[in-house]
Amino acid sequence: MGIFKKIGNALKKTREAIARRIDSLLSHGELDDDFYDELTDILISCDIGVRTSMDIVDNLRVRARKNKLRNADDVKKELKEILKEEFSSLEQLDIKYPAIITIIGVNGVGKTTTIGKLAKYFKNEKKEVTLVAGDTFRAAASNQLNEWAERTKTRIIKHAEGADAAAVVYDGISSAKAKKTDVLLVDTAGRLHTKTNLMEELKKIDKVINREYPEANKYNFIVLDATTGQNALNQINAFNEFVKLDGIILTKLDGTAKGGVVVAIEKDYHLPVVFVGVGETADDLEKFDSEEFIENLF
Ligand SMILES: Nc1nc2c(ncn2[C@@H]2O[C@H](COP(=O)(O)OP(=O)(O)O)[C@@H](O)[C@H]2O)c(=O)[nH]1
Ligand SMILES: [Mg+2]
Repeated sequence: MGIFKKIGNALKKTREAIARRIDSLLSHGELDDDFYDELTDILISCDIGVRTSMDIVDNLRVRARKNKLRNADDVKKELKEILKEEFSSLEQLDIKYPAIITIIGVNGVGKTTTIGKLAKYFKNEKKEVTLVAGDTFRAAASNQLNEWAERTKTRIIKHAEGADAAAVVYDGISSAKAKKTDVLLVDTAGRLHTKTNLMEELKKIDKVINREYPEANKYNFIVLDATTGQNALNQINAFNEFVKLDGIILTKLDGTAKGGVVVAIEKDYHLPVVFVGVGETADDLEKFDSEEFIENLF
């Protein structure tokens, strides 16, 4: 399946929620105050965010008048242009090698699954990959990562349950240096930002990486579950207090009508969305492309 088709499928629910309403609005609407109010509601309903939705619609109102827009297609096209501009100020993140990517986030968002998908992604790019089972909290966690390692034929470094997560990372780095690994993918335990000790553990991992692997390009990616919509956003600030975040991986885009949250993330947090998860298999990961995303939004 082509890349375009996949993101298109993943955004199906979002698109249905927005497109149907925009089309019916445009089919019998004058471009009056009611129209713009309703459009704002539609954008908010797919989690674009209240302020961002209002800004976008204000902008559209001005341009519609200036460019004398009348028909539905013109309005849609203008709206897409405005959304694309929202993204244009942000640089795409290019991963440089050797890379160490630490995957963080709360429980159940899809961290371990995403690492399995990333292993496949980087292998397709002809990179040597090693997985680090840094979720030492539960035995099941490292078993789950081990399954992904087998499935994707990737090396994995793991310790016994209850081991010090930073020590596993240390071993992963030693191994990466010895074996000339291009990408080290570090899984971590899910944690709530209220659990200070676990957050301190993240800081410790960060320190070990800086100390032991300064030559590597270091990335901290936070995984957010798109189905939680705007709630996911609070997690960004919480984690950013402890470690510097470099990018976002948005999972479960296939299961939600709240795909608009991507726009809110980019606008409010100025963090790039690097990858999106669009399903549960190893192939269900896409490099995020904002133009493609917006083209498929409605
Ligand atoms: N539909 C869908 N499910 C996903 C996606 N990513 C992860 N999942 C599912 O989310 C659940 C939790 O994933 P897991 O990787 O264990 O989360 P973790 O606790 O953050 O490590 C699993 O059932 C995954 O199959 C995705 O992009 N789409
Ligand atoms: Mg996990």
